[in-house]
Amino acid sequence: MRIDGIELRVVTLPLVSPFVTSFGTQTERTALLVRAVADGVEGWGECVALPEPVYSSEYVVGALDVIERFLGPALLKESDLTAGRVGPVLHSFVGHRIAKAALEMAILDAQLRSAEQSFADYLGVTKDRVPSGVSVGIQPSIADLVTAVGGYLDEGYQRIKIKIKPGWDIEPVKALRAEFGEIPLQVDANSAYTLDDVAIFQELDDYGLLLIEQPLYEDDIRLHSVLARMISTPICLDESIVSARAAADAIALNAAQIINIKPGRVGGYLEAMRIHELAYSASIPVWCGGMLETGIARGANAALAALPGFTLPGDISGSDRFYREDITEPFVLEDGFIRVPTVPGIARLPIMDRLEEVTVSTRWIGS
Ligand code: OSB
Ligand code: MG
Repeated sequence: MRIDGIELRVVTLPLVSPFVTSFGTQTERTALLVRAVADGVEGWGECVALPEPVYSSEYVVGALDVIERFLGPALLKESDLTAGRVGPVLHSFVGHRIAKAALEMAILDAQLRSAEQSFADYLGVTKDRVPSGVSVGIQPSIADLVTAVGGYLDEGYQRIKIKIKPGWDIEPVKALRAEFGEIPLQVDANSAYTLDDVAIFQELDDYGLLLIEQPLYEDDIRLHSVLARMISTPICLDESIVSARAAADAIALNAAQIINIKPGRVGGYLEAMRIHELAYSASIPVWCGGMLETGIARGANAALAALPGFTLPGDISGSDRFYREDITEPFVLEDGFIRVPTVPGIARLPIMDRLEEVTVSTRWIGS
């Protein structure tokens, strides 16, 4: 297909409660949405970059700029574009994987819509629902944490992940085990530690965690393999796995016993599928991470997580975990599961009136 133009829309949605991690506090979600118009159909993509470069080097305004200046114009020049061509066409631009992923998502959505095919069908998945986990931010106190986790367990979430940082690690885990017993529990450090903190991880070994997510810095793949030899809890990498090549390296070095796959972080759903494939053949379990997605990408993640190697619950919670009102029909937790969409396209369409309410700016590139 040939793209007529690309709309870049920045939206801001308030969060139901502040989301606190080792890298900062978010009270709202500002996100960039991409709408590609091609051959009479439109496709939607969601750019999962945060407003600030604190999780990854990418950020909303940076993604907007690189798409407007370089990535968008390169795609507009193509006369026979498919989702599979997006990666190769943009290959000469280094990095900016989250921005590239949003464009690829929009093209894939347009392609699937014109073929009237669902993403689930494209992936060849048959599961109609995926188990739902929830990521719980750092809380003001242990009592607040216990209340928050108790609420999520009552809602039916099948796995709890808590954010940790130095000074908020052993105590919260100990408190949750004391209160809730052997619930499926894991922790996410978002790179807040160094190898000098090994004693903390050795102490966490006593609590039967499913995994420790990204304890060390993004480019410390080798040091994660050193840490893995010193502790018994499996290490799961998030930030470090920026591509299928990085995943292959981490697996070969025994730096990751489990991998968190986020389509945005790795450059798109197609690269996410390649990582799933190589992890599956290496018997490395994977699960689908989250980036406070709106309903646009949340449903696509649910379909991806229906692939057979996704054997752990993902951070694919109900829309109401973050948003009182989403920009699409909300995803709802049903007995602890999120339903895999079966409608044509990769994404659930936004509700236009709602979208206008939360839109901060709109740009159009193309004819
Ligand atoms: O590290 O997994 C992470 C949110 C923003 C940036 C990084 C992360 C997260 C989460 C939230 O943990 C997951 C979700 O969307 O539910
Ligand atoms: Mg993480």
